[in-house]
Amino acid sequence: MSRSSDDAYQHYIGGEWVDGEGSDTFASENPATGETLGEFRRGTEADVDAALAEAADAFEEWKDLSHVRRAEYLWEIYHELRERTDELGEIVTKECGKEISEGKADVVEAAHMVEWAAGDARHPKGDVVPSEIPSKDAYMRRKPRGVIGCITPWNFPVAIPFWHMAVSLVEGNTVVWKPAEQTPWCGQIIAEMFEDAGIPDGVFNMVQGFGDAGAAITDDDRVDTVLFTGSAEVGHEIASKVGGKPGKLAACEMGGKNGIVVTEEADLDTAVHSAVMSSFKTTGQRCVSSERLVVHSDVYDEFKERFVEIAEDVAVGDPLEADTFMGPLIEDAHVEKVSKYNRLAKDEGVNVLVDRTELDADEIPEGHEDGHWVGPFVYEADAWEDLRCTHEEVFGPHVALLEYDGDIEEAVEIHNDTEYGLAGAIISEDYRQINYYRDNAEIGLAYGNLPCIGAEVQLPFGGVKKSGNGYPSAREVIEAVTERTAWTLNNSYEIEMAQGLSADI
Ligand code: UN1
Repeated sequence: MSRSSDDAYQHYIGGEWVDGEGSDTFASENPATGETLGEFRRGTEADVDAALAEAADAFEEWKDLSHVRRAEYLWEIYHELRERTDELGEIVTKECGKEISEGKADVVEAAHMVEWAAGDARHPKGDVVPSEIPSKDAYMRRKPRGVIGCITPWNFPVAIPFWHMAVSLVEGNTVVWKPAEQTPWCGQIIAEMFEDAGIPDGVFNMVQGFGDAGAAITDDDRVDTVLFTGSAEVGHEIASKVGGKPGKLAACEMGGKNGIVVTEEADLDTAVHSAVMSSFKTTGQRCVSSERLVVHSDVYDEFKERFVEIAEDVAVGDPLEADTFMGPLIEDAHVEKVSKYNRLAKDEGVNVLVDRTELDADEIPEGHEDGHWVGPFVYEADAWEDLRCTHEEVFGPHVALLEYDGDIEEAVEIHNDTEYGLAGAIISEDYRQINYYRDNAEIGLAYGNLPCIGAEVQLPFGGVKKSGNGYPSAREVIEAVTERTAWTLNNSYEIEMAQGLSADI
């Protein structure tokens, strides 16, 4: 039973569903309709404290199981994610507004991550290193760090929690997780999966709540590593707070002002398709969504015409309908923010090509009048270097076309002119241009002839510059959740040092 007497869903702490100490609850809302999906208990510092105590206790036994035994719990979850993809995908869509193919893709990506982490349990977890001294064996061994605090965003409410937790758990850590306050229903379902899989009490803990509960996790010294995916503002605060404590680690992945370079050698079908997917999928609310298209003057007019035509027509509406391309934004405050940036762009003097900031009444499907609607906003800007709208992350369908007429070096210079460095793409048929971009684009996720969304879980996922501070995702999580021991064993009775140190006493 996971509901309290006031019908609010509970926290999952130490293998029990509990109300927690606080009396407040909060609602989850369907962003396409405004309908309430459920009430949830709001976690407090005391609830986080209880969860951390359970996680610290459970670590003592969990760390002594083998990787393979620990992975068995995750295989259960993997099968459930696979069997229930359609049902869970619909829940993702209802709670975070992504169109239905994206809702399901979120669950599929979670399954991929769990499969990767559980499968990896059969791989050796260290390196055998040849010692310079023939009688010595040297190894690098990994050990779990302890308690991992996980703070995840609403835009991938199933996949990203598993990015954080799957590898952490298989490696022998225990976790305390706070789902995003906008997507507690997905949090509830994931916690039920851990319960159904029979994971030992205290190994997995979930506290629902807001930033104060998140801060209680990041402030507590029992947490050995914090994994965070979300806004740059919060991520940098966590990175400096946790990173300043001896022995503690934070791995934070934040947003971007991601660009796509379309060169004079581009195949324009690939270019337009990649740009539309990168800019408008998830209604621009991926940290890898593209808000800057850097296009060569030889192909600029044709690219612009085709991109604009699609932006004017692209279907915004009920995310449960298969022919919808863009669902709503997550919440009213976000509609405000995106609208503010669209206004700012106009104030900064850009040339607006498409402005669907406010949809026409007949575009909004019946029963969806209370949804958080915004359509594409597309503009071109000449003197873009000093504009805020071309440099600050909007996290919505707000796209700048930036024309260049020089060589690939100029395109990449424009592409890199942002404080962020997460994702990007080049569209070109010329391998020299592609290789130049690969080697010089200042980003963590780079694509050739593809959208800059859709990373696979077996690749590292993270950024440079303001976009990242470690990798709380995919295979690189192992670096943040394990300690390395350099182990050397002498097989002889002589003490010999590689540096020639005398052992004479
Ligand atoms: C995010 O953008 O917030 O690469 C995560 C992608 C997905 C993950 C995106 N695999 O688009």
